[in-house]
Amino acid sequence: MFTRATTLKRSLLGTAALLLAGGLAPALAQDNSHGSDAAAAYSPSMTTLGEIRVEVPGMKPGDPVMTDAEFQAATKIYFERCAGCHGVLRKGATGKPLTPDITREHGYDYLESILTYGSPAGMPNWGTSGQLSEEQINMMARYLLLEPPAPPEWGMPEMLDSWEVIVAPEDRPTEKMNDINIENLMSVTLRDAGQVALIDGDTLEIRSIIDTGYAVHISRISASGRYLMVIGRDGLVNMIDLWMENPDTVAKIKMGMEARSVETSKYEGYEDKYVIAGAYWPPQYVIMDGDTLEPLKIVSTRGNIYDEQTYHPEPRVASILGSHYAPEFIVNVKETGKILMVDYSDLKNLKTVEIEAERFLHDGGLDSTHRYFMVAANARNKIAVVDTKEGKLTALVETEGQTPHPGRGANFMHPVFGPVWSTSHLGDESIALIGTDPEGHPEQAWTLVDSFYGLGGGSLFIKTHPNSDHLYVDAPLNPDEDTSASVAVFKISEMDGDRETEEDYTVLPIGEWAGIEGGQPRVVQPEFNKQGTEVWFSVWNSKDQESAIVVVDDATLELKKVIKDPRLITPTGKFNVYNTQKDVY
Ligand code: DHE
Repeated sequence: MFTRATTLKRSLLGTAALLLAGGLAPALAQDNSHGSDAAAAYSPSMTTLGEIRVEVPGMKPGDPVMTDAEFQAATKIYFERCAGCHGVLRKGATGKPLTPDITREHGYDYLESILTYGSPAGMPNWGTSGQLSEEQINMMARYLLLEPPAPPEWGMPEMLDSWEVIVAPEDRPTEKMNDINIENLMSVTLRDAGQVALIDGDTLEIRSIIDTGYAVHISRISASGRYLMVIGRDGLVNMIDLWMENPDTVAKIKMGMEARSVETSKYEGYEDKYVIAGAYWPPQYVIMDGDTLEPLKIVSTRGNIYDEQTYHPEPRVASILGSHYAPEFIVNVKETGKILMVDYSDLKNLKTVEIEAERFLHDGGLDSTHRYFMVAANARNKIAVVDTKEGKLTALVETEGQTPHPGRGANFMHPVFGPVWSTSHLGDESIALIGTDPEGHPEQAWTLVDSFYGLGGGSLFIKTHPNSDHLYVDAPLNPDEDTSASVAVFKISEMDGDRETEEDYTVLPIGEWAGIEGGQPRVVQPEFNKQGTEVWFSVWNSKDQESAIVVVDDATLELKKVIKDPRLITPTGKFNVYNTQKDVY
C-alpha cells in the first residue's frame, strides 16, 4: 500500500490516460477483439445471438456470392464483434449504420480496406491486428453488401416454453431453514462459468455455487431480502430462494435472447410482488410474477429517438431500478435516450411516463435519499438526473470526463459540498462528484462540484458505504498491468473541494495481494459487507487461470483475507444482499 503524490498523478498517470483517451478509449468504448481478455469483453457482444442459425435472405442478381455456411459464419462474427456498436439490424448505434444502401455505395474494396485497417473514428483494424484472417475479411465485406438477417423475436410462447417452477411457492420453506446470516451474504458473478457463488460475509466461506445463465451478469435481491434474482446474457433469469436449507433456484425463465438487467418491485405494498428484466434483443422488458417468474407483461422498447424523433428498430434496455417513491420501475432505454417510469400498480392498464433524457443510457443508481436516480448517458459524457417522486427529468450534468461508468455510483457526505453522488470514467482517469441536495445545498445541486484524478482510465466501478470514510475506485480496463490490478482509495473527510488541486489517494495493490501466478488478473468492482467494515474486490483472471476475491479491512486498509477456490472462475460483480436490497452505495 502506498500513497501517490499529486504531481506524479498528473504527469505519469495523466500520460497513460491521455494515451487511453486518444488511442484506446474509442477501441474500448466501441469495439476491439471481443475476445477473452477483460477490456475486449467490455464492448457489447451479442454472443448468444451469435449461436443461432439465421435465415439467409433471398439472393438477387448482382449480389455477392455467399454459401449458407459462409453466411452463418459471417453472422456469428457480426453479432459477436460488430452488433454492439452497429446494431443487430445494422441500423447503427454508437457505430455507423451498415445497411446495404450505404455499404453498396461504398463498395467491396472500401469495406475490405476499412475492415483490414480500421479508421481513426474508432473502427478497429480487424485485419492488421490479426483478429480476422484475410478470408474472414473477404467474407465480412461480402456479407455487409447483403441484406442483414433478423434474429427471431422472443415473445410469450417462447417465454412460457422456457419457464420452469422448480419448487412451487407452497412447497417452499415458511421460515429460514439455514444458519446463514442472509443480509451479509455476497452473490458473486462467476462470469465464464455461468454460475454465482454465494459467499458467507461473516465466515468468508463459499456456501454454494449455483448454475445460472450464460456469461452471467448481475444479481438483484427482492425487497424482503429472501429471493435473489440473477440474469445471464442469454436472458435466463434464475430466482434463488435464500431461505432453503441449501439456497437454490426455485424458478427460472428465458426472457430474451440477449439481456443485461433484472430488478424487483420495492415500493411499499408491492414487496416481492414483481420481477422485471430488460433485453438487448429483442428490445423489450418483461414484468414477471415475484413468486414464480411467470411472465405477465412484455413491452417492446422499439420507437423513436427522443430528440431526432426518428424510428430506431432495436433500442436496448440497459439498467433498471425499482423506485422507492412510487410503484414504478425505472427502465433506461439506451439508443432512444428515454427513461421510462413504468407504473406496475395496474399491469392491465399500464401507465408509463416517458422522460426525454439523452442517448446511450447505460448504468446508474439512486442518490442517498433514494429520491433521485442518476444514470450515465455514457457515450455523451452526461449524467441524467430523474426525480422519482415527481417523475421528471431534473437535470443533465456534463461530467467533463470521457465515458462515465458509475455502476450504481457512490454516495457520500462531502466535507464542503454536502451530499454528493460520484462516478468514475472508462475513457479517462477523472472522478466526477455531483451535488445531490437541492434543499440543503441548492447551489451545488445537480452541478459538477468537483473532478479529480484516480489511478487511470479504464475504470468501471466506484464504491463507498455510509459507515466508511473511504471512496474506492477501480481501473480494471487500464492498459497498464499494475494499474488494472490496483485500486485507488480516497479519504472522504480530507477532500478539500478545491477544483484547482488534486485529491491524494492511497493505492492498494490488490492483485499483488492475491498472489496469483499467470494471466493478467484485473481488479474489479469494490463491494462492501453489510456493516461497511470490509470491502471486497474481484481479482478477475481468464477462465483457465486462477482468480480470487480479496477482502480488505476498511478502517486500516489492510488485507484481511484472500478467498481462493478452484470453483471461483472469473469472479466479477459482487452483490451484498443487504446493500443491494436497500440500495446502499
Ligand atoms: Fe455490465 C451492470 C451492460 C460488460 C460487470 N452492465 C451493467 C448494467 C448494464 C450493463 C446495462 C446495468 C444493469 C442494471 O443496473 O440493471 N455490461 C453491459 C454491457 O453491455 C457490456 C458493456 C458488454 C456486454 O457485452 O455485456 C458489459 N459488465 C460488463 C463486463 O465485462 C463486466 C465488467 C464483467 C461481467 O461480469 O460481465 C460487467 N455490469 C457489471 C457489473 C454490473 C454491471 C458488476 C453491476 C454493477 C453494480 O454495482 O450495480
